[in-house]
Amino acid sequence: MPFYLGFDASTQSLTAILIEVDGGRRGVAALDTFRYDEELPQYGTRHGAIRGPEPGVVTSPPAMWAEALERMIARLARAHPREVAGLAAVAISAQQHGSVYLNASGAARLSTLDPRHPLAPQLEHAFARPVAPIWMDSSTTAECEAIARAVGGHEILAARTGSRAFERFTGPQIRKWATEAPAAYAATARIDLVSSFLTSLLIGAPAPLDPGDAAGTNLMDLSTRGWWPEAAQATAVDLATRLPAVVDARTIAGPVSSYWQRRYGLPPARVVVGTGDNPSSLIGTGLVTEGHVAVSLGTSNTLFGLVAGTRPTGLRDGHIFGAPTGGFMGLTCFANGSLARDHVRDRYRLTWEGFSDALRHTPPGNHDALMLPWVVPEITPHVALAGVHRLNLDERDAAANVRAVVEAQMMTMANHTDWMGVSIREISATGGASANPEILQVMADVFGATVSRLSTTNSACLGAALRARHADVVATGGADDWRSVIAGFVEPAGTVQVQPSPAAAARYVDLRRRYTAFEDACVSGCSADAE
Ligand code: XUL
Repeated sequence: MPFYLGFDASTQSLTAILIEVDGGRRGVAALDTFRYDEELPQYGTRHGAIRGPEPGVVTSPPAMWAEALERMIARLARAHPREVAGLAAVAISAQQHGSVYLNASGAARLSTLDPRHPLAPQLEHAFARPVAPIWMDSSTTAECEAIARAVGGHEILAARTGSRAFERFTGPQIRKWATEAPAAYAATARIDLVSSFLTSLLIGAPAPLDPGDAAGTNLMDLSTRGWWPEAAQATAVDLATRLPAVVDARTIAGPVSSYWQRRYGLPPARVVVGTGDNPSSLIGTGLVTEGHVAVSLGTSNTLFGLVAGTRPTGLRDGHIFGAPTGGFMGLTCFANGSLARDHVRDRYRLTWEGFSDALRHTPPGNHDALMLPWVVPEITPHVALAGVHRLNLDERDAAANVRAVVEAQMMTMANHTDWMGVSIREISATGGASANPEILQVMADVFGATVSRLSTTNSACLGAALRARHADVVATGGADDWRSVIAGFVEPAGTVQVQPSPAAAARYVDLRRRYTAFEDACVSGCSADAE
């Protein structure tokens, strides 16, 4: 009986899902999560990342991701030997934009890993740069401007690559490092994204990238789905030779390497090219046809959906990425997701139950009290300096502050997604906070849309397992049929549906305008109280 394994290497944790497909019988055979801060404290991360030393710099240790992957595989092999032995295919989903810098011996090491020893120590001398800048990094504004200037402006960059230059995107990150550390850049043989790094570890060879993750670099030409030479040139010397190849998202990157076979008894299962967590969530939320959007409430909040053709001109807020189904997806990303919700919960010493209670006992619209919850620098809209700003909101009123943070997150998402040109009537909610029905009620009311919560909050990871299944079916001559792949996994079974209240929805029409005015005022220099 075939089993499929998906991993999601997110900002704060690594999750694995094993699914089984036996004719019409489909189900999740195992689900396990590994939190970096708690299980690998020796790497010194907080929420999976290390901030500083300079303002805006946020990195993670790539060795930590490798060690987490090994520990997770060891755990799965121990707890589920039968399922692991029956693995047909595997896929990685990973936080987007982060980059891993391997030197020549590191790239060669991938194929000579010794199964008698753990993985991480064997990678000790593999990195040309010991840390990986991640998507939360906001320190590359100067590089964004330089790259945009070199290719003829942000509009041209957006038309070609699907995004104007963004601080967290891999190209600006590479440019900064190549300028600051030219010798170390010269000694870099290969620059991976997190998804291709982990896929390389699984196959024991340099792995390619899919157009979903490759589009998060400001380097991929949407029309060719290959690297855009002008952008590569504007970013760093001889960059193209250091980047993985971009291949169709259904490509089998290779079999699981002999390292994993010998050390943990894995079979030579097919490893599908990896992708970013958002493209993977597109599959895990079942958005395989146009017209629906999903909202993921994780470390970041994201809103995404398949789009017809591309709408890249003049993009200010959003991005076009390749979709795992072959077309394109639109996405807008907000950095202040779970960290902002946690900040308010912790500040008022609430439990999640107390947080929900506050939402239940405060009115939609919050008596016009507003908050801009920028606990970390914000991506959308671009805000370089973190700060929590309040308007008509008493800082001492815990319940009003809880409602304010949730309303702010929903209103900013609704306001900044017009560019997708989708009239949003239905939203699939995913990510950790989608388990909270009170938060989903605010989402439904602000968007004036029906919100469905799927039975898993882990859609990126489920999406990886489903991508593995899809690629395996296609590789063995089966039909390229996403609907039948997702059937039984992301269908309404067990779905919770939340309807908007017409009165509350009407209330937000006006409040969204006020929120925009407050946001605009703060973006151009806020005078309100900042925390
Ligand atoms: C998307 C983005 C985030 C990361 C977090 O553009 O930056 O959603 O992928 O995992």
